[in-house]
Amino acid sequence: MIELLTANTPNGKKISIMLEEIEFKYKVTKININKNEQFSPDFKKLSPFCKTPVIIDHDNNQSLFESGAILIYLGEKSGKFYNKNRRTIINQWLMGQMGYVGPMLGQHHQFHYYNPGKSEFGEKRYFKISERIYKELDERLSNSEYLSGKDYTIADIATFPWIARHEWHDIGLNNFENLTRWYKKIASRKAVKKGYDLLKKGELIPKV
Ligand SMILES: N[C@@H](CCC(=O)N[C@@H](CS)C(=O)NCC(=O)O)C(=O)O
Repeated sequence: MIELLTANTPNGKKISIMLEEIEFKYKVTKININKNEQFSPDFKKLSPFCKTPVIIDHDNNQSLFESGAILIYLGEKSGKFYNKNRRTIINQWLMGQMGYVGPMLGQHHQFHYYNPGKSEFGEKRYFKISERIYKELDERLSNSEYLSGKDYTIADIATFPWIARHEWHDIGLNNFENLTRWYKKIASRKAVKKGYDLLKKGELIPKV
């Protein structure tokens, strides 16, 4: 059984979506980052940077932090969405999400959505970068069905919950034809719908 310790954020949703996709038994333990629960000594033992998500694999007592590392672990353990022969290319898109797409959109959330009016420089900078990310993903998806090729992989699972915040981004997802096609296709998967609602409160995937 896998225990997912997380806040209800895009990084946490990556893992609940993956767990639904691979049909592993799991439970979610909520970490309230607004109440600083990520800084508790017990959580820090599992996650040295005090970040969610974390998993504990109770089958072998293995714990892991960093959502990309967790997706790789679950992909290897299940043999799904992380095809052995395609790992070089899947890793590129996964690392691109981890090092660029997620952190930049995350800054855009901070300046544009949570704290508008506090820093014109920050708002403009991350709006522009986020717009670039939409364009770059759209370009990639104009010649590839999914991010790393013809198959849906952990790279798509990592990226989807970030694009699902598109209403916060104000960039206009529906102006990006290929990204929209990819988004709708993933949003229609049963496991994605279930995993998106990780706290089981009826949370729906935002429509385009
Ligand atoms: N690179 C990390 C980023 C994790 C991350 O930024 N987690 C956020 C929630 S999405 C967090 O724990 N924030 C609390 C804090 O920074 O204090 C991953 O992908 O797992």
